[in-house]
Amino acid sequence: MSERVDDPEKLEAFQARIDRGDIIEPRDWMPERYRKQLIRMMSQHAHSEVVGMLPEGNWITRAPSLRRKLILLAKIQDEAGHGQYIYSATETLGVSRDELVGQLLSGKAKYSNIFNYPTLTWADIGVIGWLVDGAAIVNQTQLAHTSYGPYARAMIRICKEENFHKKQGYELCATMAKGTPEQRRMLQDAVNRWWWPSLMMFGPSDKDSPHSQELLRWRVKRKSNDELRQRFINLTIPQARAINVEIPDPDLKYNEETKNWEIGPINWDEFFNVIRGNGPCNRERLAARRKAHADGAWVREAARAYAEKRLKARQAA
Ligand code: BYC
Repeated sequence: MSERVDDPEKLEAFQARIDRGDIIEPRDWMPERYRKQLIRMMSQHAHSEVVGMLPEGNWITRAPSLRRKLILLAKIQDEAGHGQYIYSATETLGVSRDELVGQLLSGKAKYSNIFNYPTLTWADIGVIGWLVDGAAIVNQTQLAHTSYGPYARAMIRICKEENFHKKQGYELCATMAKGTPEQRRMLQDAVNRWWWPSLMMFGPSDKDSPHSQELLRWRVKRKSNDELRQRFINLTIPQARAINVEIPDPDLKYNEETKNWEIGPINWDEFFNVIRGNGPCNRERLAARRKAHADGAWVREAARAYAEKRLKARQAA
């Protein structure tokens, strides 16, 4: 389908609003492409939160104490909530939730690469909180200043909750780091498996990121993929050192001049393979979401029937 061509004058006025730092609200005029880009990015984000519940959900019944189980349950419930806020914010752009969920279940929509890896040991739960939520916060802190109002406002609350997620994860890792040799081995093994996929969460390097330029011009993104990845690396290396965990990168070195930690090459073939649907758990994740959707059919039916009944009662009154 060909894209609607926007009025050049309106387009210029829109860019001027963006450049002055205005916040765009749902009823404001916006270029079709801005709307489409937001729907793509926000719905991928919402799907990531929802699919992101699955790897951690795998450990609820095996949490080693009541305290750890309560924390994990609260975290996973927060993620369901984040998905709901972001789906609601996406609906303000004129797309229905049914359509968005349909795109996830059909395999058409993407969600974050990171949730296509398995959670093999309890240490993975700590490392997901520390690294995965840690990476998400670095990304989402700048999205709290994005140009689209409903997305920015959803991000403010989400970032507060993500901070708790990250802290509980790091505390779990710090506890295991002080534990038995077997616990330390489990922790190191989890870091070895999650480090590189966490760096990939920021997306392809700037030169290979087709959407970045446009998104930066419209202040949807405030920083590039590589800038955010570097910020995350610089924040995380000292945290790893503080708990005596090795970063699995023989090329890692500190550059005194730039004050950056420099890393070895990222395996982008692995990244593209995973986001095209061929990661270790893609099929399992989609099957779990399809089952949850089918199992929830009666809830949607009941909610629809209730809404219709109320509407009829209002019309009769
Ligand atoms: N995974 O031009 P690019 C969480 C795709 S969940 C998969 O750089 P863009 C949590 C990209 O979509 C947090 N695909 O794209 C939940 C594009 O493909 P299409 C998730 C990726 O949009 C539970 C293509 O690669 N956070 O915190 O400029 C438990 C080219 O990329 C990924 C968000 O979603 C990826 N990692 O930048 C714990 C944040 N990266 O659409 C934690 C919101 C890229 O052309 N999203 N692709 O087919 C963003 O900030 C940006 O969309 C991205 C990508 C930085 C992810």
